[in-house]
Amino acid sequence: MMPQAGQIIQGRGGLYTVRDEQGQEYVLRAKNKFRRAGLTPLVGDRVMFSPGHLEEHGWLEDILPRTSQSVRPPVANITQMMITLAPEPMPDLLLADKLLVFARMQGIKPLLVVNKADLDPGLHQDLIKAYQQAQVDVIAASSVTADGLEALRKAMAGHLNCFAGQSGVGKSTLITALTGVALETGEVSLKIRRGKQTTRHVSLLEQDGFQVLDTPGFSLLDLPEDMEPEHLRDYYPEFVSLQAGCRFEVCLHDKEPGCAIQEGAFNGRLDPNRLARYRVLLGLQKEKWSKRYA
Ligand SMILES: Nc1nc2c(ncn2[C@@H]2O[C@H](COP(=O)(O)OP(=O)(O)OP(=O)(O)O)[C@@H](O)[C@H]2O)c(=O)[nH]1
Ligand SMILES: [Mg+2]
Ligand SMILES: [Zn+2]
Repeated sequence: MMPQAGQIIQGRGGLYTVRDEQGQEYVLRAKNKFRRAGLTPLVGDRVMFSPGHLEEHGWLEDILPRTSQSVRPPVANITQMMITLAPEPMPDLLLADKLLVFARMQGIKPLLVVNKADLDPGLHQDLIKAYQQAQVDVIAASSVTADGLEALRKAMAGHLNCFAGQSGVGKSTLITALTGVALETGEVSLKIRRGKQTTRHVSLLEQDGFQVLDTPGFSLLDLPEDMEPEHLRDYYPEFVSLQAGCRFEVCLHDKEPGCAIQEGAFNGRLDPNRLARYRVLLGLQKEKWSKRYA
């Protein structure tokens, strides 16, 4: 029989659940050739498969080329990343910036979601100001008041979306509010006490018009070690129009004399805190780059 086309929506214990275009689900095993090739099937992968008979599991035959991929969490073909922040836990903007770079490197469209807007509506305005020049759309949302849910659904249409961000910002609660599918959620204080994330597996949900992944992780995201430090600046759109004015052509905007980006941060043309965080990421990337053969 000819293999059929489908998409992996869940993977657990070496078994993969694949959904075909008619919405029919199949449980499959991966052929050994994938392991031999060092290729791990990921949730989000578009695949060719042979369904099993009766109680027997079928087989994953082929994985189609990916448009994007992430190792932690293991997901493929994301087209939009909702970088989620909230008044509680305290926003980690270094993580948000890292996620922004990661998304832009892979051609994934980033979006900032300021969740739990019911707790502090001011955070939304602050982040709009901080990220305006970074060319990211910012949407405020709350599962408690249902604010922003329509705007989010509209933004998510036609995309394979994932929600990324610190544990406890309300990603699962928001996905439940958006889709009506009940997901595991947990108290922030409990998460901190146990040091554990509530969501432990990746799952792909489908609604009329959009797909969304609930994922653990992304909070430990590492930028790839094979990215030269001088390329980090390419993922900061607010640098582009100004950096032509730097004295050095390949200015890293770190401590170089005559740096137009440094000047821009002084005179309010870009957010000085975002530049400070860029320099932290630059330092980390330099260190990684110098150890890449170790
Ligand atoms: N006030 C308020 N609390 C919320 C909102 N959304 C979620 N919460 C609470 O925040 C806590 C964490 O929510 P989760 O959905 O489990 O967070 P998560 O981001 O999925 O966390 P991990 O799965 O651990 O990464 C829960 O106690 C939720 O009830 C909101 O819009 N407003
Ligand atoms: Mg969760
Ligand atoms: Zn510069």
